[in-house]
Amino acid sequence: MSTEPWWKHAVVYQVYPRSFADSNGDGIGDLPGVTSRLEHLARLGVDAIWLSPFYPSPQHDAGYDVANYRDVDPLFGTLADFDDLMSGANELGMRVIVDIVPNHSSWDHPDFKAALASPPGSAERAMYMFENGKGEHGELPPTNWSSVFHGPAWTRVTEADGKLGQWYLHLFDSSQPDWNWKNPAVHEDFKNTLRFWLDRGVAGFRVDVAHGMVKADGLPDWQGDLTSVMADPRANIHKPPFFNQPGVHDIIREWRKVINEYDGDRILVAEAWVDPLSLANYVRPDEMHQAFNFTYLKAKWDSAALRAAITTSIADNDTVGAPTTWVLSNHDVIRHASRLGFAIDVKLPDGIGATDEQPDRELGLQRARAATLLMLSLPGSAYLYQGEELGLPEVTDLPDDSRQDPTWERSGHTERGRDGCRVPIPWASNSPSFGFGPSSNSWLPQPAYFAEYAVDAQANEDGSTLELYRSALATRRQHDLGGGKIEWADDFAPGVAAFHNNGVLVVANTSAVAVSVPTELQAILSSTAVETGSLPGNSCCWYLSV
Ligand code: TEU
Ligand code: CA
Repeated sequence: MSTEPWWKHAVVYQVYPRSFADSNGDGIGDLPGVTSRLEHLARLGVDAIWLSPFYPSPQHDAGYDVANYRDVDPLFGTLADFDDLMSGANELGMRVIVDIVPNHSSWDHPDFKAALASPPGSAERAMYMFENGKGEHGELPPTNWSSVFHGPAWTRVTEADGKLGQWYLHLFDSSQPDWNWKNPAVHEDFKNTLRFWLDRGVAGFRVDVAHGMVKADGLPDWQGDLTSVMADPRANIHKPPFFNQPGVHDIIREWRKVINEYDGDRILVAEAWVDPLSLANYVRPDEMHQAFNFTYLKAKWDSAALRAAITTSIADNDTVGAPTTWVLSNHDVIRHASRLGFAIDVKLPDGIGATDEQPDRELGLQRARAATLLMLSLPGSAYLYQGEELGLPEVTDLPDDSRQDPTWERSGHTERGRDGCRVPIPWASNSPSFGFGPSSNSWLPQPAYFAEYAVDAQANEDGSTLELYRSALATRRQHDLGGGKIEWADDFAPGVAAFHNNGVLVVANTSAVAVSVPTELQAILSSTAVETGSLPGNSCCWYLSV
């Protein structure tokens, strides 16, 4: 086994608390619910759990609008429940990572309330990005920036005299005011938050919008287009003045120093939607430990595209001596079991509705299983999103009136938003809410077909996606695939991506038809049933290297 720090080859499982398990039947998942299901994660074989936000919040962006960074929202439980979850996980050999949201708070945060109640120019206002408007009476926003969730990125406030006054910046929803990172008080406050959770024993932080925080001096207007930046940061010649500013790295270095005060290999993981070369800057030796590799997530199911994504990701990270991470799904993107099931090329949209082009569920699952096997054979660490071990598809027929993602309202109902990947997990096929909780309540409706995907329908079933994940994690550990180094194998048919890693030959056939493979190859694990000498289309197989 590798003697490197745990995180270099870890498999980390993302729990989205509101959709994982509900302990009290109110239809919203909670921390005691997570604790009650830890056995499932231990049996799956993951090294760590990353918890999406569970902090006090008015929940306008499912908790990514934080009103208090150092407590638990009563919706999810108490700090004691958090401690129980963490000690339970630790006893089962799993670490716990929490989410930290430094670009913005909730408008319910006491500091923002104080800022609103204080006059322009006050110390309270200086905690956030307040500016005077343009135009004769300040009636125009300070810049032309748009919010990631659509609409303007600025909202005008009413001052104490009852008149319209300054504007505040929110790169996301208007309920998520951006912190002013030019203010040292903001730095101090966040370092205290880091210490609060480190003292409680967390193994690290997933840093939300790690490329945000600092905005370019003078707040220049921007002619670029945000949608294309998110889809392909390399494509945009105009770099946004509110993302990926050099000053971000000073904050990260400050945080790394705090982390370094603690023992136990704690980590910082960047969520930064930036171009791959810039991404490597987030994992320089004195910065974060990891950054999500969205290049792999965005790659099409195509051998050349996958090979390119893998090669450049590893090469980019090699320039700074950092290991790579791999990820296929999270709470912001269409689940890969559906994303890979589109017959046509789709950009990475953030939601599908009943009237949109639908993915092929069977094809999507077949490719998803293969893409997962490929991912889990790559050196570095891998991130899994709850439900993907069940092969769960995106829910594409949510009733529009059940949608909760702020994008849906802010886009004037032109973008569905991300609710389709956030539908509560099915645990038991024949129970109310499919075992999500003790009642039939579920904050987003679960489709009837979720029964087929339930944990109890797949556990110990030969060929089920759950058993595939369990075997894959065990085999990955056995062969230390997370700690190896890949060597491409070029002697396969077009449409195939193949490489050796630590004595395992990984062959992914992205084409629709079977390809022949040497008959002496001995399969250890495959995404679909394989016969000697042949590998079916849309599949991946791990063989012993010969
Ligand atoms: O996401 C950051 C981000 O910019 C994208 O993932 C974005 O939310 C998505 O593409 C919009 O369509 C993080 C969190 O993961 C996300 O859930 C939050 O909503 C967002 O930050 C704001 O905190
Ligand atoms: Ca609950």
